[in-house]
Amino acid sequence: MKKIIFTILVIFLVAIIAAGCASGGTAPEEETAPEEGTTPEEETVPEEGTDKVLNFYNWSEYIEPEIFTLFEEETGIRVVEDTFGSNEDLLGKLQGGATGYDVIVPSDYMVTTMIELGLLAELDHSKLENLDNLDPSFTDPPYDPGLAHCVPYFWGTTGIGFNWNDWDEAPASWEYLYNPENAAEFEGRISMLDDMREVLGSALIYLGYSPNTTDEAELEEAKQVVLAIKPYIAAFDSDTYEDNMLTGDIALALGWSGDIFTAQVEDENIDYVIPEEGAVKWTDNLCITADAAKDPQRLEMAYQWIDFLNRPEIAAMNTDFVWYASPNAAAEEFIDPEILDYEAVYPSEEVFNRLQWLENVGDATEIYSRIWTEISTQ
Ligand code: N2P
Repeated sequence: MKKIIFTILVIFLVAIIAAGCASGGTAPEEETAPEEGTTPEEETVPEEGTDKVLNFYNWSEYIEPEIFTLFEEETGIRVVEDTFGSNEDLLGKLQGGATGYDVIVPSDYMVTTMIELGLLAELDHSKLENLDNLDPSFTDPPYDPGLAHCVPYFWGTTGIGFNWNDWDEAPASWEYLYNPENAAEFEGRISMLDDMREVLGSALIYLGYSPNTTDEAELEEAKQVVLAIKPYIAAFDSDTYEDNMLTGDIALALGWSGDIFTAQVEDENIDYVIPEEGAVKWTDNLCITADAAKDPQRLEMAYQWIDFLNRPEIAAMNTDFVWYASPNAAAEEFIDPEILDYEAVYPSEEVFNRLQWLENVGDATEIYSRIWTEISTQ
């Protein structure tokens, strides 16, 4: 009998503890989150007021997870990561009132937009001793002069992922993706990034226009280019396309360099090419939200996190895992030489000069959004 009472007591206690845990975690933006299903996993989110938790809002599959452990061991700060798939999603989340994120990772053009909207804190460089590790070509970018708000995290390119089983020569032209006759050969096996600036940018480059055009007629033409191959597109997807290339479900992808290389590590037939007409290059950046900066403790932890990611060994470990190029020059001696020598990750100057940055297009963003919606719904 005693044993039964004891067992019931234990079950009861476990239930109470479990219930406490389940209701205690509050998503940073729970009250204000605009959409369902995108708040950070409840059980991984800090209790309100809990010390030493940093909320990191990052692109999916964009960090070596071991880094979280190393950081926590050293500082006692637990990093809770939530992920997004495009700059527009990130912006939408913050504009929707999400207030819990401390460090976020917008790309170049989105940094400019966010500075204008007052969403980013200004950086105190004296808090970032590893800033000197950056390659000088990344320390004064046009989208954030003098790195007043953000620190470059990774950079890379947007090109075509393919499988050598289908080709004798690399499909080094946007023709292979955007000419409907060519695309038809890969019906149902084409993947495009779920990213309005990337998709329209590549179609604009294919047409010989700037990926930053604000000319509505040019954008309409780009829309027609994408619509013409839409019947052959399996998905607009920025998160799982590299896995689908590994299963063979996807044969041709508009994708980001490192994502495709991580698939290539597992299957050498998968490869990536920067088309000869040119392509987009981008920098993703570690920025502290204006919201975090209101709280001295959150601000301090955000600086610690950014500086940790900029240690040469940590930045190298990160590049070795995600296969994106590091803007951290001091990291190079620790990066796997195979990656450093890999021209597609670290393109030659000649290739680099064919690449273009995406820029903030100001009011024309509305035209891009309208056209993007039309592409999605037609
Ligand atoms: C990695 C995402 C790369 C970000 N999955 C491109 N800006």
